[in-house]
Amino acid sequence: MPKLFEFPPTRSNRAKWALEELHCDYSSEIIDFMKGQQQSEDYKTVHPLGHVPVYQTDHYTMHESVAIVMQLIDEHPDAGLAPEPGTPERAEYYQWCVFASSELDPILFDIMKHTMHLPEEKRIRQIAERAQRGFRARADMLSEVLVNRDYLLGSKFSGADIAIGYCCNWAAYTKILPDHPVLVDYYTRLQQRTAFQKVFSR
Ligand SMILES: N[C@@H](CCC(=O)N[C@@H](CS)C(=O)NCC(=O)O)C(=O)O
Repeated sequence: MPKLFEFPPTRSNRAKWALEELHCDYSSEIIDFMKGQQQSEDYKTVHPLGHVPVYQTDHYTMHESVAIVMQLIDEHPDAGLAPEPGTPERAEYYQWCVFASSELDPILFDIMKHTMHLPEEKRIRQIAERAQRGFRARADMLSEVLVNRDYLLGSKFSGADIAIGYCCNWAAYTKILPDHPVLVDYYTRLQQRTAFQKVFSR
């Protein structure tokens, strides 16, 4: 059975959300960051950087949360969570999936570190403010798309909403999401999904 190495609510929740949306059978191993298990010699054989998620099957092992989401969705084409390859809709899908991990994750990481997680004396205001500005610019881009749409690709939920929806969860945690009402509405819609509730309530 495929196995997900995870530590909720970190980015492993992206992979888990896709697994739950697709009703996949999988087992889970919690890598407890509070106990430093991600840096253990054992876990370093699974992921040399000590990161989650890692998704292992009999045929392949993957890290990179968004890539795992996209792969799982491709393995379940009947679920309809991604547009047909080669279509304009697929182009948009790729774009927002990659935007989540390349444009939003690093900024959210900086906001979290420099406004919440680091001891106060180690927080750097300039880094936090630059990241907050960066988030606002990107949230405006997303809001422009979502103002007339329920989901990123239109009326249909897709893997792009898992990728970006995870960022909304992270932005809510860092308290920057409420500055963006269109994203708040979108995130509220995502929170109503059964798979979301199963993954994020733990
Ligand atoms: N780009 C990777 C990032 C993975 C990553 O950095 N995961 C974090 C949790 S969100 C981690 O495992 N950090 C290890 C640590 O904090 O020691 C992905 O999206 O999967």
